[in-house]
Amino acid sequence: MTDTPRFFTQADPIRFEGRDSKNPLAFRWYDKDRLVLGKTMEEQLRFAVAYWHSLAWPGGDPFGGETFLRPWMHGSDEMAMARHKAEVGFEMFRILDVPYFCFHDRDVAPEGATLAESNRNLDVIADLFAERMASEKVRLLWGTANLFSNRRFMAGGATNPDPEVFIYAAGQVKHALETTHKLNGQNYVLWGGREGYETLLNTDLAREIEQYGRFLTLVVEHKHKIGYKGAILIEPKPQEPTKHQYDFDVATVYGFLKRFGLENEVQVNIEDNHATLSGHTYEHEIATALAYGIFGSLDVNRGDRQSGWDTDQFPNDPTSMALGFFHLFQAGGFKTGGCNFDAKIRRQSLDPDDLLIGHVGGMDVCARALLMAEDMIEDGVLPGIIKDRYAGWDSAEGRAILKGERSLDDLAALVARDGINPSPRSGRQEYLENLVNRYL
Ligand code: XLS
Ligand code: NI
Ligand code: NI
Repeated sequence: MTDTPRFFTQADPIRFEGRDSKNPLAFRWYDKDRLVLGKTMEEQLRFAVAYWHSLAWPGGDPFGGETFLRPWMHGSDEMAMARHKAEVGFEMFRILDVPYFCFHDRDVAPEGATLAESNRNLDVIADLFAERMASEKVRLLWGTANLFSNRRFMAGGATNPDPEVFIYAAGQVKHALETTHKLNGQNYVLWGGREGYETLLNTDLAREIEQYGRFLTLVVEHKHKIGYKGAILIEPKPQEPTKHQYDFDVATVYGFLKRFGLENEVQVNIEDNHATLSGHTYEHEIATALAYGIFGSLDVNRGDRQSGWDTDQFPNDPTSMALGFFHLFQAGGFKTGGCNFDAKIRRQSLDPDDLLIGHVGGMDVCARALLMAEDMIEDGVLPGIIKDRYAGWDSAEGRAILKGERSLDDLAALVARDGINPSPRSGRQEYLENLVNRYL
């Protein structure tokens, strides 16, 4: 592995140089050892590089093919190309000095003629990963299975009308989960790539949801059977590739988990742009997951305000990120999760270093957002105002209502007895928005 030429222009890890630095390959905000809310920035943010966008994507769009011409995508020996790709991947992880990476089974190794052959290919590369991880700092944040690219999955994996596809998908996920376990992955993710439908004219929705519940139950059972201690995460997304995805948003996923009794077994991986595509904000989705107790991890890529699809861009707005981080870090921050850059550079960004620069910018945006969240939390004004706003519920009467000790009759009688006639109080939204801007 060591005789392949270097891909990037620098070999040394990128360093923190402070906010006045003009060096595009330096961090201006991400100071990994700086303590924020009781842990280092590195421990709080738990950055991960996504193998698929950084290493497996050739730069195509619906109107044109490959632009990047990566050397590891051109050759006749597919396994040699996969090894080359892994080598560049580890070079990149080291230069970025990230603690984690994530992959789909099919990103890292070529699909074979049979599932057995595909599994063998994955094992070869997973062994290579294990070998490299023994001497490198990088760890696996999550693994996942690609149940959406191959044509066999065009009508879904678990939710396919053909049970043979379900069976195949189960076999594939078993191997991807076991591979994640072998590599000590902190989480295993299921994004319902084609678990949805295009038209109800050919779809039995009730059946498909039952199938999906069964599939997820099988995954959870297998996790326990093999002693995997990581978290199982579902990644909600409202549409694309299918018009109607079953994992629409966090609340929909919670309802689904509840229905199948999996709400204590499965959490969510929330992606910024999936949140906006579902008509919510990132902060809404994060706060909802925390409220339901199913928060798992983050994909920190953003969308584009004008585009109605998943553009997977690196984040560039610290304020909107900070609004989500405020909830997350107030609740104690990540446990098994982290900030995964499910982000790709634009297809005209041809230079190898563009890949590094995209990540550097994204890491700085997250670091800056973390510092804002720290101010929002430690300053205490925002949490104080929220606490105050609900203080009435901490009274004896408020608690009795929520404990179920009052009936509708009791409450109606109370209105009459105490002459209750509530006077509204200002929500102070402009004041709060101005306050948040002060933390920037
Ligand atoms: C696609 C998803 C996907 C998942 C992993 O929109 O974001 O990349 O993160 O399968
Ligand atoms: Ni996405
Ligand atoms: Ni994602």
